[in-house]
Amino acid sequence: MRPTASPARLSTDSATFEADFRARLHWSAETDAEVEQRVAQILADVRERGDAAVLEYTKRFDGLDAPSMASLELTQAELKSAFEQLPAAQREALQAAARRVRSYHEAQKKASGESWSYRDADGTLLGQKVTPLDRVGIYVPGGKAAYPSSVLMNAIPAHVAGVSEIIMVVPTPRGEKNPLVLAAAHVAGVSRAFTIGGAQAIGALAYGTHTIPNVDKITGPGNAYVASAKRRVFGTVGIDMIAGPSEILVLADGSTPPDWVAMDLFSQAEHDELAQSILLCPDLAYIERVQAEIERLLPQMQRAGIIAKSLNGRGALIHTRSMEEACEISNRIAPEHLEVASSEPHRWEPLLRHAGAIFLGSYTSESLGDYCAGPNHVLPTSGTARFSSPLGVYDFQKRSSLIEVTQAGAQALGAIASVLAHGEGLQAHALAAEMRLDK
Ligand code: HSO
Ligand code: ZN
Repeated sequence: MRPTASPARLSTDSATFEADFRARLHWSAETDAEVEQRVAQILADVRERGDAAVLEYTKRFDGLDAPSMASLELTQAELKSAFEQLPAAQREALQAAARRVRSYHEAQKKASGESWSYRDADGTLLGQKVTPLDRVGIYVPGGKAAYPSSVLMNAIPAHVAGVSEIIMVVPTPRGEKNPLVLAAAHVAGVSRAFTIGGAQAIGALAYGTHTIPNVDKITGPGNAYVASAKRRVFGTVGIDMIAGPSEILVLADGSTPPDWVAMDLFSQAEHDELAQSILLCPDLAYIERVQAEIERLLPQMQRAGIIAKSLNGRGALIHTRSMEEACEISNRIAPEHLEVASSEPHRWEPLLRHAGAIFLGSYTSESLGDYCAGPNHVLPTSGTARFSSPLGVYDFQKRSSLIEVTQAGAQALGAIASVLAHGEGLQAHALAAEMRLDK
C-alpha cells in the first residue's frame, strides 16, 4: 500500500491548542522494566566474568561466535585498509567532513576549553586547569543506524581535547562489518576498536575486562539496552547523554521553497518512526504548500514507510499568529534541530533560547550539519536542550581548581576560615588556618 503522510494540523488560534499541543508534542522517555532487568543482569555478569561473558552475549545477540575477545579487535591495519578500499569520492568526503569538524572543535577548545588563572591583590593565585580525560569509549550503533558520520562526531572532539586513548565498540551482527564505519574510525584517529555491542559492550568499557581496558567516559548513541546500560554505569564512568529519537523543528516565514522544507522534515523523519518533525509558520497558505509537497514527494522516498509513520505519529504543522509566537512555541519544544527558514534569520535568532543546534536561513539544511558543516551532530533531544548542550570538546575534558595562597593571603583568608571553621565545630580546620597567621 502506498504510504500517505498527514502530520497533525494545529493552530494557536484554536481553543483546543494547549490540549492538542500536549497530546502531540509531549515526549516522555519511558523505561521498560524488562529491559532494565535484563541489562542489570548482563552488566553484573560482565563485571564478574569479563571477556567470557562478553563473548557469550556476542554469540547470543549478534550471532558472532568468536574464539577469543582478542579476535574481536579490529587492527589499525584493518581500519586503514577499509579506508583505502573506499571509492575515491567517499574517501574524500570523509576527509573533508573530518577536516571541518576538527576545525570547528579546535575553535571551540580555544574559546572555552583552555586553562586560566589570575592573582588577587595579596598575590594569591586562583585558576582553573583543564585536562583531557585519559581514555574514553565510543559506542557506535550497528545495523540500521550504523552512521560513519557519528564516528567522526564522537571521536574528533575527543581527539581535539587531547584524549590519549579512544576505544570504539561497534556491534557487528554475524560478523558483517560496515566498511564506512571502519574507514571513519581510521580518519577520526580511533586508538582501538572492537566488534562488540549492546549492554555487554557498555559493561566491558565501564568495568574493563582482560582484553578491554576500562574507560573514564562512554559517549555515543544506542538502542534501549545501550541507553539503560549507560544510565546504570554512570558514576563508575561518565556518560554524555541519553539520546532519544531525532527531531527537527522548522520555523518558516514562507520565503523558503516549500519542497526544501518538506524534504528537511523528511530528513529527520527518515531516521526513525519515532522521530519528530514539526513546522511552525504564521502563513496558512504556505503551510498548505508544504503539505502538498509532502504528499507529492513522499512516494519517491526510499524510506517512505518510516517517514509516513513518523509524520503521522509525531509530526505536526502548526499555524501561529506571528513569527514571534512561533519562536515562543519553539522555545517550549526545545528541539534538537531548529531551522530558521526565513529571509531574516538574524531577526528571529535572538528570540530562540532552547535548541540543540540552530540552522539560519534557507540554504542551511539540517542535513549539512549532520555531516560536514563542522558543529557536532550529537545533540540534546526530547526537550533536554533546555539544560544541556551539543557533544563537544568540553565533554572530553575536566577541570581542576588551582589555588596558591601567599603569606599575605594566608592572613586574610585564615581569619575568615578560622571563624567559619569554629562555627562548624571543626577544630582542626580552624587550627590549620590559624597556624599560618603571623605571630
Ligand atoms: N541527525 C542525526 C545524525 C545523523 N544524521 C547521522 C545522519 N547521519 C542526529 O540527530
Ligand atoms: Zn540526521
